[in-house]
Amino acid sequence: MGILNVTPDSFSDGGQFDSVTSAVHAAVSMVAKGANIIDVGGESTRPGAERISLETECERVIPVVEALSAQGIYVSIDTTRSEVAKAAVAAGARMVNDVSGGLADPHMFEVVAGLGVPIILMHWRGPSRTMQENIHYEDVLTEVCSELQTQAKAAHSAGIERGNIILDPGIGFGKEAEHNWVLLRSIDALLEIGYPLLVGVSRKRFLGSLLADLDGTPRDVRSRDIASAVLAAHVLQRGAWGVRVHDVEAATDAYKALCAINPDPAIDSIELLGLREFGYHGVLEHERINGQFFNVDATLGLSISHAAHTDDLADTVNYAEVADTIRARIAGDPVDLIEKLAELIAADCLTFPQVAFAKIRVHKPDAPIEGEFADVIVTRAKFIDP
Ligand code: PMM
Repeated sequence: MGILNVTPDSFSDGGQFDSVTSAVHAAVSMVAKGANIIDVGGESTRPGAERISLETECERVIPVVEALSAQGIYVSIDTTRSEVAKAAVAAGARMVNDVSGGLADPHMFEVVAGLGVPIILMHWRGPSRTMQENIHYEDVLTEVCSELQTQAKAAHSAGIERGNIILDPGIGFGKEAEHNWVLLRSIDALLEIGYPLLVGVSRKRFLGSLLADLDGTPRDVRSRDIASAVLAAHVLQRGAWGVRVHDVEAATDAYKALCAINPDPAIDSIELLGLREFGYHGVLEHERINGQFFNVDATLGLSISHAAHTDDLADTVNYAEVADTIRARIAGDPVDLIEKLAELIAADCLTFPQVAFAKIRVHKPDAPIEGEFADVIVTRAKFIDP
């Protein structure tokens, strides 16, 4: 998700996109660099920021939403106001990003339910003006999880479909640096709430502190993109559904590089256990003539967070097709070694587009071994070739 703040005072790119033309130009460039969604916001959420009027917010965002949508760009509207959400969706926006998680406007959930679009519910404890005052958590992770869960339930009760809810831990919103780091180290726990997760760290203040000079001067906002990209790549690899970033190219490159060096993004997996098929593999002549049964367990590493959100088979791997492929390989041309058979099956599994990792266990329970034994198993773990 590429960030397009059309505000004169936003802390990181404020004032840059003050005309519709330059906003469109920036959005098109972010899409070309890998953004799937452009998040348009008209009200600054910078700590201490004063609110703007509804009219000013609409004047800033609606022409930009219209222009981007007309170009076929998937737009989300970053607003805490139901009126803005409604007007933006009428202008072509397809998603609502509410940094208050529905708390700022009591009508937000019913309006979004009526619009039928997805909503991002961010963890929030109060408006920007005062959000960094009186920050207190006993246990930030537990509290953020439970408050997000409460908002997700409220959204669902108001008529928003479960599949249309995305959660966000709200990095930097009513949180000190140490809280942000705890949350960023706990993506697994945040995912366990059971919704797709969006994370926004881009150029935030805690990175300014992390990268401060020796004399303690925080790193300038515009020089925080490398650290932002590294964290974006990390959270995506831990299974986040999306990241909200200013420098789309840096985040995309970081994610690609991380996947190349550590191509098991998956904490998610699909397992096919105990697939049984007859085959003629083996070194000995009688194995080649008489054949025997082979059992295969396959663990496919892939991110299922997108499919979990869309509920669409096209966004994951069809395990029945994988099973057919594995059976066909066992029944197919004989090889001498089950090591080779495991390798071929792993390679077959990696031809399925979403699969980034395959761990294949080939069992040969009737192997030619004298005396009593239970099984012979060979395991091959293979990553997709970057
Ligand atoms: N951060 C900002 C604004 N909107 N929306 C979501 N869902 N998550 C965020 O972390 C988030 C947000 C503040 O950053 P900006 O002023 O650079 O846009």
